[in-house]
Amino acid sequence: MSRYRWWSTPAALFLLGCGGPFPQSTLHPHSDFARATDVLFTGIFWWAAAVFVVVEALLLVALVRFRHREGRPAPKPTHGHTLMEIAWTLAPAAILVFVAVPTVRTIFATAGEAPADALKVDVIGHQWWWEFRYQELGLVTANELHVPLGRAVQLSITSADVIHSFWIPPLGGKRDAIPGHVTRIAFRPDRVGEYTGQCAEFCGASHANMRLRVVVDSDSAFGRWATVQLAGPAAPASGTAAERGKAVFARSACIGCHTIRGVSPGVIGPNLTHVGSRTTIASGLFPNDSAHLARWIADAPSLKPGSLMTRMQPPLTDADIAALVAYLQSLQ
Ligand code: HEC
Ligand SMILES: [Cu+2]
Repeated sequence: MSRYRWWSTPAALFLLGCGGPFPQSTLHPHSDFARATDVLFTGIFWWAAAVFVVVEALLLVALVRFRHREGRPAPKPTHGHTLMEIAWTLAPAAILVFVAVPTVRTIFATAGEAPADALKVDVIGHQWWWEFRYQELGLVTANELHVPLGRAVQLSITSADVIHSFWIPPLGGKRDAIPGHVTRIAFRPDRVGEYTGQCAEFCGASHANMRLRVVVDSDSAFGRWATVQLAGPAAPASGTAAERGKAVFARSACIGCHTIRGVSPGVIGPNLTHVGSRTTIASGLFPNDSAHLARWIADAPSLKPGSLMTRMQPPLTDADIAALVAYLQSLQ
């Protein structure tokens, strides 16, 4: 075995930082909002780096030049050097101006104002999921926010219960979701793709599980998505498992908590009218597949601690659950 070098451990730790991908990094901006914060961060970082280098260099010079040597008298301290005192007062003040001006400018630029043609979406935080209402489209969905590429998006954010915070690092944020109050962010995404984010304000048992997804679609893909979402829920063909599932849904507690357009009016949980078109369930925690849906329906709190979708009482039979899964999957 080769000899251990003292620097190998710090080097390994340092290089670990170079891995990736980093899906939730603010350092990979994909909207004007995120770019503005990134530019601000980078600018301030270099000011801080310059200050660090200058201060450390002066420190090293002082340590070496004025170190104690045998037979040498103690160095003479300087008192009342007006020029030096003015310099070290003005230099930090000047640097603070270079930090403060862009900071204040970025705060105003990202305050949530948007052009009149922006796509407006209301965002409502719930314990522990996100509701999205597209007023102009008359469309309600949950946990996966679709937006078109290149068009400004304005989110009006609030909460139905406690304080949450909406945050999708590559696109912008964070913004608190406060009950009885509306906060705004606006951004213009500049790349098609799927971005993940999460609640950034401790909000209870499943705070860490309160994720979200933003899908930036091309203009035409967004149009197709909206058309599908606007259509009523698919009616299951007769004799199928999905049809049996619809009947189970209609006679279970589900209807008290979930809306399926034309089927049930509940508003405690996410709108399920097109739940089959989502890629994940439970605010981005699990893939939207049969196995996870079945486990979720049988006992949601075992998958997501504290989930307000309680265990069904009396428990559903396996056949009922399988039928419900088929029904939910048919709601494309
Ligand atoms: C007491 C209210 C309540 C009842 C009853 C209820 N749910 Fe839920 N459901 C919720 C809540 C709240 C969530 C969001 C939970 C979370 O993500 O933390 C949810 C989430 C879901 C999801 C995931 C949706 C998504 O987009 O992530 C599905 C699917 C679902 N419920 C199906 C059902 C079915 C089927 C039934 C009936 C067997 C049912 N629910 C009964 C409250 C309820
Ligand atoms: Cu939260």
